[in-house]
Amino acid sequence: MGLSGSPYINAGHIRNTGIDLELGYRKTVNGWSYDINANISHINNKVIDLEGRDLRSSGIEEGYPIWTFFGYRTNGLIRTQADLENNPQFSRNSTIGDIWYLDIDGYDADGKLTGKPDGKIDAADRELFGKVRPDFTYGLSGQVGYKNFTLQVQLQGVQGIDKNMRTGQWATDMFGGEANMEADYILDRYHPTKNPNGKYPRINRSGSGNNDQFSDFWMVNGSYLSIRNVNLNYKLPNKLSGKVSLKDLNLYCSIQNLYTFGNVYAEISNMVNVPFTRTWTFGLRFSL
Ligand SMILES: [Ca+2]
Repeated sequence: MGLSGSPYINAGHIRNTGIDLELGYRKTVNGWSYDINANISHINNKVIDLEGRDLRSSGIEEGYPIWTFFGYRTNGLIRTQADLENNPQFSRNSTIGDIWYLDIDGYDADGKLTGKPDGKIDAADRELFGKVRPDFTYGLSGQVGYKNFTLQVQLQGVQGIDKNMRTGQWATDMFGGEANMEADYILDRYHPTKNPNGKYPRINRSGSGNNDQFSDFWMVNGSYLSIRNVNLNYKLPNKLSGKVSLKDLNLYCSIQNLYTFGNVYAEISNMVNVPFTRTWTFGLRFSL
């Protein structure tokens, strides 16, 4: 009898610390009523002790948050023949318009990292980078009432986080990649004559492997603030609604996902998914 694969074991120590703050304010003055709640939280996550295990390629290393990004460091795109010839390249078919990977490390004869560039790009040149946890997340829900009107607003945000726009990698493969991608990946791709200053790599008929490595090239600021919901309600005076034999007649307009400031893809985690849709709802609510 045997085990398939390695059994799960308790392999180390991770420390989570954090702070949560919530503030509320409620007041009624001169016919106006306010009810506002705000919250903010910050979580610190750090791998403390791996008991000698090397889990770096999974983004797990002592002193870093768990599942930190792990990949190649880059210097934009290779744009000139000199860039191409004077630097070690990812592969023999690397060419102008591909991502420029940086030579930052190498292996010694025993397969150990030396910490020094070695004139070639290989797995040794990958390292941990980026902010995988946000500085803070926050939210605000508020309600303001005046006479028969009530306005409710809900905000939700994440600040100070890096995101890997993975579809960017696949976007370089015109015919095998993801269906959903930001138009810029196509429109602002490098082209030697039409768009030599393009921000994104040249497009291949099929992925060459040069541009779809996990790297900091595809990292973006993932901060956003979303106006998640806005609801305006008007309650008709009872003497009016009574005329149509209804009680507590309310008219309302509600907008879901009204607007997102910052990175609209961050809130849905990547670009494979379609961003949240904005939904308008107009309604009537009453009792008989
Ligand atoms: Ca190297």
